[in-house]
Amino acid sequence: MRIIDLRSDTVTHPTAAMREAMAQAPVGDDVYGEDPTINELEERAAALLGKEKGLFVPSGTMGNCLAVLAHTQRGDEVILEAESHIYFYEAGGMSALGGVQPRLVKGQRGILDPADVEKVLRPADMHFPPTRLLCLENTHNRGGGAVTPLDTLERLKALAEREGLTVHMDGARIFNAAVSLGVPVQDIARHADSVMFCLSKGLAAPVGSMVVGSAEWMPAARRYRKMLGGAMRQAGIVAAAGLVALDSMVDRLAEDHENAAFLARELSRLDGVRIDVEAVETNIIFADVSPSGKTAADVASGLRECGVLCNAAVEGRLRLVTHKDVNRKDMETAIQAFASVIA
Ligand code: TLP
Repeated sequence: MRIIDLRSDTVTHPTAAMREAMAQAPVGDDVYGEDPTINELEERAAALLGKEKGLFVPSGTMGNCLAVLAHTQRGDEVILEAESHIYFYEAGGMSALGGVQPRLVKGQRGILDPADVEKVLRPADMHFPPTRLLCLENTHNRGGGAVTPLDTLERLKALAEREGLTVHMDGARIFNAAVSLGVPVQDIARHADSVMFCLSKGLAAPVGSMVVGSAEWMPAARRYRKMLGGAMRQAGIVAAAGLVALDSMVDRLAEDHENAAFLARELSRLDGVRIDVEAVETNIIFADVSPSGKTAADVASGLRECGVLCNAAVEGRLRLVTHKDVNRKDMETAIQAFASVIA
């Protein structure tokens, strides 16, 4: 039975071109700054996002963590969206390792309203922790792959600048946002001082994420990467796949978005499934199966028996994620499986 794995875009396998590039990659000791493949990837990533410097990191979680650490001091406050990945799914690293306090603001499908951010800003007063950093997430994972409109980003950045806050963007899926908006990724990245993006999600590299930012800031980020144990040696072997990802895997994300829109539309026609079809902008779908009278966990395990894998998220919702290793025919199979499990 062919397994249709819709749990995440993290499950994608590297392409043949990636494996070939990995086999051929020139390497060196990156802690000495001597891995030519990593150096090339860092330069390419920075240029693509319109920043001065790039840093190759083992995971998105480490990239976000070291970015928060390099932007703050212990005892500072960081404003985050209430459902953000950094707050929700990164093992509390910002507080445990950085000693910073999260201040949560609820967004609409994860998209912050600048007026709501403004409400939580504190005046300078010795009673309050200094607020230093605003974290944004684009696309927003728990927001169902929501893309932040450019004008909202612009207003958030202007507010941050006015208030002396630095902006870090968790852009794990920033290329999905760029493809969805039809803009160069720079147009999104310019509204943040630093951006983390993942090579190992929809872009299908086996390992790795990038952090990009200013030349002045990067030594601090690089030092925290060392502290966290993320400075690797001949890791050009894996960075080589990242170069292929940037070259050849970005434009095809549109196909994942089309498959997600198709899947969402068809599933929403089933009795017992509720999906906000209009909200499916990229490759993530949340399907509410509570009208079927079944729990999300029960539906997920029924689907598993049909060879369709998805994650049972909170509140009766299933998360379905499209990516390069599932095609239109798989969507049709998944829809049939849903229909039989829900019935
Ligand atoms: N997200 C994973 C899980 O951790 C939930 C997924 O399957 O979606 N930022 C965002 C917005 C993410 O979605 C993720 C991974 C990360 C950061 C962390 O990246 P990694 O897995 O490389 O540490």
